Amino acid sequence: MSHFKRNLITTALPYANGPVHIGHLAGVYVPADIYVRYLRAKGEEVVFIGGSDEHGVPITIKAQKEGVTPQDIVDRYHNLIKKSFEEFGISFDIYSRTTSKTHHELSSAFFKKLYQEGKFIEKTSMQYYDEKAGQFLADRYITGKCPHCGNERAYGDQCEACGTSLSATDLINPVSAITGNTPQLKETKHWYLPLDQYENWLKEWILEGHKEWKSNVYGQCKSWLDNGLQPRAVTRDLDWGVPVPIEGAEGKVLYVWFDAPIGYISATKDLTPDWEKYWKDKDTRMIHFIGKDNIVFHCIIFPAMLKAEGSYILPDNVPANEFLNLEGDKISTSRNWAVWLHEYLEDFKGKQDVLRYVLTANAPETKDNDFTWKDFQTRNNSELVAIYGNFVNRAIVLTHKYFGGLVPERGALNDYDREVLAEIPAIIDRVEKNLENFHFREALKECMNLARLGNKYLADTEPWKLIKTDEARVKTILNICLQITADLTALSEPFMPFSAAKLRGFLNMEPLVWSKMGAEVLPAGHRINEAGLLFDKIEDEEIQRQLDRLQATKKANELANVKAAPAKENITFDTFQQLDIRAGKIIAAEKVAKTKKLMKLTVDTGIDQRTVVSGIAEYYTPEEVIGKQVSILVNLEPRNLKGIDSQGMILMAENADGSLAFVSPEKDVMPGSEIR
Ligand code: B3M
Ligand code: ZN
Repeated sequence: MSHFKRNLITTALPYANGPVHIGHLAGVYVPADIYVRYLRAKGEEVVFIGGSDEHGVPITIKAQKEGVTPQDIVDRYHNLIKKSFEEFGISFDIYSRTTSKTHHELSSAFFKKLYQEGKFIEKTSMQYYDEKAGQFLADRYITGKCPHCGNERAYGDQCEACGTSLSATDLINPVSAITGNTPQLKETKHWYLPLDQYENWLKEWILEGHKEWKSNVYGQCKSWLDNGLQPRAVTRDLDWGVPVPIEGAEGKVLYVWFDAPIGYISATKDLTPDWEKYWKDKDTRMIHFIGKDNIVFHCIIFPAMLKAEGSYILPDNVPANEFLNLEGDKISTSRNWAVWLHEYLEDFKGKQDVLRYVLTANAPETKDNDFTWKDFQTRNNSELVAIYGNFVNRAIVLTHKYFGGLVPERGALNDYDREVLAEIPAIIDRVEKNLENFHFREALKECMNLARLGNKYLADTEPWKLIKTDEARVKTILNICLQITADLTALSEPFMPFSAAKLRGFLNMEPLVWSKMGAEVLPAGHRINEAGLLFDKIEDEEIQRQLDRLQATKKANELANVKAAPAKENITFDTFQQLDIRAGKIIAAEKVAKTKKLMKLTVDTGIDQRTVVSGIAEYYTPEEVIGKQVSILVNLEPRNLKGIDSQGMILMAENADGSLAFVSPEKDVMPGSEIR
């Protein structure tokens, strides 16, 4: 397939500051895994590299919020992420982490070499410093007012209200997130990779040399290169990361995007002492699977680093994907708008392949795409169950019914048989072409076409109608069906490895070598096992449960976003004292006829029993409120509401969504007790 001798496949290292979700799987890990499984099936030499990115500011912020160490955070999420990937069959040769000793040593040495060879430039700049905390502040650690939209809680790198990216010095009234102090600008020294010096080389290498890259990737590179590259700081003032290995750099670490991609190399080194053949031999084909937000780092900055270092190979391709949305909204960890992999597995036990299938069928290959639970259900029920599952089940069941579970022999073929058999290699060929071009959706479609072909063949030939009259013909038909089923074990393995293995179990066969597909794989007389369940129907209720959960998240987010109303103007203590507020008890209640909101209450105020009309009927029933202790303003001038004299007012707290709650004494008090 290519002139390379071996393949080095890497996947973006997820930040170990949260669990992984369907967006990660769809954009990076499933396509990479499909590709790797395909290469292995073809007998190619391949290493598949993954790991957690355990440095960077988001991790330190999360640690601070929870009052634990950054190491605690990365330990927790590294293990969770690693487990999720294992459970979904992402077949890494190694899943490493950037806090490892190997990685610290290797990235440190990488930096040092570039430093000693004069590949960096040194620059001092002014940066915010928190005197009280005794440290420089990363942009994320500074909040203040956005100069564009006035949002008071903008971050030093971005305003999340209006989406503008900012520098910390743009913020009006900056505040340190650590101490709440106003930070001061202070001079600091950093090392920069002069990307401008690599611009011409990058233009040549990418724009001339890699026109075959996906258009979204090529386009983004071109726009960066056309805009001109600037030197990039590769160090930071921070106490979490790989320390900068030179004198006078105490308290500084390598920028996370400097060390993280080196993590691919460290992981390979942890995997095999022979790691250099993967990284330093021109016969190795390196491919980075990433999401679109990582393109500049993998296509421009990391290659410039590798070029500066001099002894490493460069990526041959970077098939970055666009983003997956969820039910029409951007997936967001902070807003909990995601389908988390570990939660999916609790709700859909054993259905890893269904998610792999749906995410591939819907992969955001050329544009952002949407995951919806309805689509998930439909694809499961009308594709996996109705086509793939139905076909293999019928082929196996009929073989048991008519031939005692032994593969029947193939007799003379008719034109239709020949046509169907000829279609198999054509389908395999299209799967291969698509996979080799990173068109995973199309490849999967073609793979399903093989199941479709078998399903249609079986439906058209109707062996159940022939068994009485033409057994020889039925033998041929089922033989062909079983060969197609056997082919499916290999063809669908990269996409749905769990189901492929199950199917092999039903057919009582060893893994099928890719190149053997299309031949008569199962010899006549071979005994197959009973069919088990490959896919099963997903009911409406299961889908509804997921939709309800998302709805609840949406509601919680809306409430979290509401800001409290600004404070009213000050009043004097005397003014306040004019309010006569008492504890009271509701002793009778009824809805006011012909109104939606009003309830007529009788309240024991300690002074008297009086009638109050209150707008709570949408939130409480009369039965619920009888006996409740409330706060009542007793010296409010009586008002007539719907023909009823209302004497006073019950105090209610109004929630962000407009719902009301009583303001009640925290323990029982005598009616008439003064509230002040
Ligand atoms: N951790 C960003 C991300 O998860 C970053 C990738 C590193 S790849 C070397 O999107
Ligand atoms: Zn703003």
